[in-house]
Amino acid sequence: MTKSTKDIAVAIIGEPQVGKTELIQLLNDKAEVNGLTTKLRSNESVFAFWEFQTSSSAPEKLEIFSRSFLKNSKPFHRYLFVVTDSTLDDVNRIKYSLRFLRESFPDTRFAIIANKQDLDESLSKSRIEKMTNLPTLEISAINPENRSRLVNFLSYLANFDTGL
Ligand SMILES: Nc1nc2c(ncn2[C@@H]2O[C@H](COP(=O)(O)OP(=O)(O)OP(=O)(O)O)[C@@H](O)[C@H]2O)c(=O)[nH]1
Ligand SMILES: [Mg+2]
Repeated sequence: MTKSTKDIAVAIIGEPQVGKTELIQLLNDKAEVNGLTTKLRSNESVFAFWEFQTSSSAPEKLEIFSRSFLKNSKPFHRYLFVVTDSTLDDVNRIKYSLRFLRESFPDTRFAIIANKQDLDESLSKSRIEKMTNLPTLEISAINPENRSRLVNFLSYLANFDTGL
């Protein structure tokens, strides 16, 4: 008997240099650093990770990205991870852009990746969850030992075993 695979699309969005590519490489160390879409297959699912750099100076770019992301994914089978470097300034920027992101990405599940937790002064998960009202994963993407944390977070959000 053949089982149908789940197609999951994950948009990885954040300001420059917060660690978006590093997170994708944590899952797939063969991922290309500047590739826009990275695919990852398991028995049950195919994940497509889309990296996109947001910038307050070029918000119009987001529209092109959101259109093609939505076109290539199914409602509620898509996730938007806003990546932050866990500084107060960056989380404040996220807070500000979330309303806009929600409008641009309907039927999409949102979460925050609080990256660079190895650095001093990084805000905690509970603080960021209070500020954004979104489930938040604390992580340091430069440490390969954290791969399972990211996989578990994906499983928890998707509510099934990703098989990754
Ligand atoms: N200390 C620390 N550095 C990190 C972490 N994650 C990423 N970096 C570093 O931050 C820098 C930027 O990481 P990238 O993954 O390229 O960031 P990005 O968000 O993809 O950047 P752009 O594609 O330019 O927007 C690199 O020098 C990484 O090594 C982390 O968890 N801790
Ligand atoms: Mg990058």
